[in-house]
Amino acid sequence: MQTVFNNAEQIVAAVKDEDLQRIGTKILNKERISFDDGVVLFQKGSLSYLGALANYVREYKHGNKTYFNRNFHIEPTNVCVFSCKFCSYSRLYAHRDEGWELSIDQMMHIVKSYDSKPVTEVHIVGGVHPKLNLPFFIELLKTIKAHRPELHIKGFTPVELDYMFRKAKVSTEEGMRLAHEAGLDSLPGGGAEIFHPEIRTQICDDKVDAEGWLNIHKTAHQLGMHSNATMLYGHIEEYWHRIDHMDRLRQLQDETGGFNTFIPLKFRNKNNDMSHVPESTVIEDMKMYAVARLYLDNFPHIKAYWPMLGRKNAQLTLSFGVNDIDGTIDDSTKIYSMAGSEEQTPSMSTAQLVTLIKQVKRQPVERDTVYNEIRDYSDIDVAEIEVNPLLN
Ligand code: V47
Ligand code: SF4
Repeated sequence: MQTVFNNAEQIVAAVKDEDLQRIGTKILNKERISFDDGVVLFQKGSLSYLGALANYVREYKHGNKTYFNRNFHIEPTNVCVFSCKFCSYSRLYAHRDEGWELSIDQMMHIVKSYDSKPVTEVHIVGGVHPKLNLPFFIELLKTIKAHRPELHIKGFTPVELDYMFRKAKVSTEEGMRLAHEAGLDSLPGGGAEIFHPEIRTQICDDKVDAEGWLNIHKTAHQLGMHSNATMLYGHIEEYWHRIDHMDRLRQLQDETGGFNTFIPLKFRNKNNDMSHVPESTVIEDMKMYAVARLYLDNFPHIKAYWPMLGRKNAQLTLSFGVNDIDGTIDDSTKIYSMAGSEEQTPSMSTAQLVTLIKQVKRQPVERDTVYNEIRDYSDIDVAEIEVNPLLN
């Protein structure tokens, strides 16, 4: 008869493979695992083994708490000077008539449409438009802050920032200082893709490289800002490229402690130059989240971004190391719908997010961008959330 393992100690004690037993023991003893250990986890770890260990780590760090936030996105433009092969969203400047470019007034119109809503964060990210420069974005940041000072602005990837700073002929330090002073509170995790040049040169050759990406985050951390990190996985990379990517992040985090969250982003293959590459299976996806939780021992949070993964799979990740499922979004991002995600109009009310989390016996907690807890929804009835405009 097959044994049903319900805890990490049992599964590590019973695993036959010597490497997995050694690595599992390290994790149970809260010791850091090595680069090679990380690769072995991907190669040999079964879904149940990885899930049990990742859940063990998740529960000793966060118990059942599962964070979400109330946010909306602004995508200033999808016109982009770069041509990442996986991108389904951008249009080259020559084809800008097929894309969009928002003016500051148009973006403020979006911000103002949330005036009566209890959102805490605006996430601003888009293509790299050759005509939208640092002064334009500084003005945007200042105008948002003048209108709603307490709204946290998480904006711009190093891809956008690097281009803006080079065009404005300012150093990274100077550019980040100007953006921060104008109102930029933190950096999202985008633009990281896969750091290793062997893969990066094949999928996004012309944009900022790994060192540039890491240096911009490091500079932000030195200014006291927090940031996130992503990894675009499940395409042409091998397992060791994923570990290499996470290893570079783990090293920077040891140095600065400025990262909040790691977000594995599943490659979606519709309408891009990599459409011939098959998407990863849900089993690979869950293993990815679990290994991220085990490798990134110095990252407090692992996030599943539901607009990309779909809400049911995001719910499943809560048993594979994830403790955050991002936000309400309000149908304000196009990146994933254009790449073929099943979430074509991503939007969830607070009641829906809370239900999703409660259905799998976790504890829903609303957070702000930097993980200050705003409200614990454990004892709040979903029916009450639906009728209370402050809660929903
Ligand atoms: O860097 C683009 C990814 C990223 C595809 O920090 C794709 O809280 C899958 O970084 N398939 C931008 N992914 C989005 C991003 C993000 C999203 C949510 C939250 C946060 C955060 C950050 O989107 C890009 C790229 O890696 N992406 N195309 C695609 N076809
Ligand atoms: Fe441009 Fe970003 Fe798309 Fe790359 S992923 S082409 S940088 S919008």
